[in-house]
Amino acid sequence: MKMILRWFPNGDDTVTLEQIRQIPGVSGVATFLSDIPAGDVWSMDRILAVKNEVNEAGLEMEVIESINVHEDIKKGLPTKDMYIDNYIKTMKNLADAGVKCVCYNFMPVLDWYRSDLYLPIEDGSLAMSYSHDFAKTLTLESMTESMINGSNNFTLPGWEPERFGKMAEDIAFYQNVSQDEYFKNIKYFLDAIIPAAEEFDLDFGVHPDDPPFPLFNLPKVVNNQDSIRKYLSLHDSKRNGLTLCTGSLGANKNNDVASIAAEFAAEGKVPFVHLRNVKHTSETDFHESAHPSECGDLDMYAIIKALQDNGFDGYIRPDHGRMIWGEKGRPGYGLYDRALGATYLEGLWEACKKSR
Ligand SMILES: [Mn+2]
Repeated sequence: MKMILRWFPNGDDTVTLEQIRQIPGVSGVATFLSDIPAGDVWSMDRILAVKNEVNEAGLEMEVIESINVHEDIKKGLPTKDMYIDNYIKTMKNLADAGVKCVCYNFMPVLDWYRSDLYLPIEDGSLAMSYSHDFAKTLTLESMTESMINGSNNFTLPGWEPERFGKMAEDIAFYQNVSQDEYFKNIKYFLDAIIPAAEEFDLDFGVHPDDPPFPLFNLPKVVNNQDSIRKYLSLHDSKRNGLTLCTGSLGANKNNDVASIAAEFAAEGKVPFVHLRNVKHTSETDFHESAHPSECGDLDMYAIIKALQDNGFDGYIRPDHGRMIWGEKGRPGYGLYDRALGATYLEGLWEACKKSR
């Protein structure tokens, strides 16, 4: 297991590589070239520049989160082949630069959404929260506006301004796309990229839908044990795996996250894990919480034990943290709470291992 942290390059992070290097046990970062539009090739020069920056700080860059999938691929348009070719060129460059694992998602239009990015919770810290009833009342415009205005001027991954122009048109497009048709587009993509991933020794981990509930009548992709099974069976390969995001899956109380971890880790299809806890306020509503089991509804011990019992040997990162101790930063991606999360999770990992 390697513990890593997400980090945003190009001066777009309040957290520095030097700070990350000083968190005990953290060996590297998950990062990406956030300024390159989805569908364009990541050049070797750009990849090596960021890799060198990471390496010079004493950290590894073995995980990319994410290479975004161009919407034309998701829609199954004729231009998809060109964008898939570009995607594979990016994969080859990343593999040549020593990258081992890629996280991505196939969610249509919207990458993730929260109704409040800085909700004060009981202990006075600020956490991201989600209300499904509230989300259902939003128009695309009001949702986009609330994410932008609520972000304190930090860019939000998945909410890059380049995406806004076409979102309304894209949502309209998907109203006529059935779940089955959408899965055909996923299969077309996987049939093209997974053989390339095998050739380049790259593990792919699809990120679950976040939140796991439908919005704007868009197709859902990966939000429970059945849909993960279905997604991974579209192209059966060890390289076609899951980024197990406990917070995204755990937002649906019906999901048994430890059981999901056990099933897919046993198949060797969990290269990357996001560990985060959520505290429900109703069946569908929740706020993110500190990582320890007692702070939320997920049993982190059970999840880590399930991973270990089933041979997991990939990358783990503490997912979103709260804003604590007056820190100002991109929602979910401050330093302090994620650093606390990393050391807590390492403690759990060590205790599980030594008690085996
Ligand atoms: Mn996640």
